[in-house]
Amino acid sequence: MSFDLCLYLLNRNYSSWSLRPWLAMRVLKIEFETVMLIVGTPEIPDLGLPAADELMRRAGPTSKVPALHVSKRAGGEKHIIFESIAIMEYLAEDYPQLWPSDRYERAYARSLSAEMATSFGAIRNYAMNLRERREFDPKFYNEKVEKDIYRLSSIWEGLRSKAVAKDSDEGYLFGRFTALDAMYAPVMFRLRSYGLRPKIQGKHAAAYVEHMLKNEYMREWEELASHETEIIPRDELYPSTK
Ligand SMILES: N[C@@H](CCC(=O)N[C@@H](CS)C(=O)NCC(=O)O)C(=O)O
Repeated sequence: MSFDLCLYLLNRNYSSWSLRPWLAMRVLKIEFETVMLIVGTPEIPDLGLPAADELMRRAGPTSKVPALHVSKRAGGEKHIIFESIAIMEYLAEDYPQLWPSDRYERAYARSLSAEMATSFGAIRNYAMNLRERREFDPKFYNEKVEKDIYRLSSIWEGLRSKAVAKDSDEGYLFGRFTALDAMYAPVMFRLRSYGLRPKIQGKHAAAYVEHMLKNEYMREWEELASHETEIIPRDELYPSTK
């Protein structure tokens, strides 16, 4: 059966959630269209304003991105898949390689994806802002960020030290790219923007960050983002108070 896929995104420079399924879809070489909802314009200066709320309603029932609009070419039926993890699961039905093939590795990848989606509040307080390049500033480094970075380091070090031994290793957490790598993608940009890379512990974890930043589709996202000139004021705050 043939479907048209259309992924709704917010400004690439800032939208961490938008990046995750977009990256997964690009790595899987899925054909899809994108609809960019752009904030930071004279008409829609910031998120949270009535004009922005109206724009975001185009995405779907939660007024949030990403949202995957699926239309069945023949029947004209339309579906909106929202929430990043649900989009990953929807894609994985046609592209099972999006998760590890081993049942317990798959369960672990799903556990870690859910953890990424619901935890790590301290590191997520650093807005994803691709244009930002700051030196490490101890003033904004506290125990909570340290704890998040320690947890990320130990997950990445644990998975990468195992994967590195596989003949088929491609540098990702389970060897080849999975949805879990996509879930961590915005963290890589945050680590770079705020001078936090040296805080990652473990040689495999540190190498993983560099590998992700070099991924051709991460770079494609950055390239596309580099053409955006809009400023979303709430995502320019450091540290974030939003
Ligand atoms: N739980 C959602 C989070 C999505 C989310 O918060 N998206 C942000 C953009 S990065 C958004 O749409 N914000 C719109 C707003 O705050 O009005 C998911 O997993 O997709």
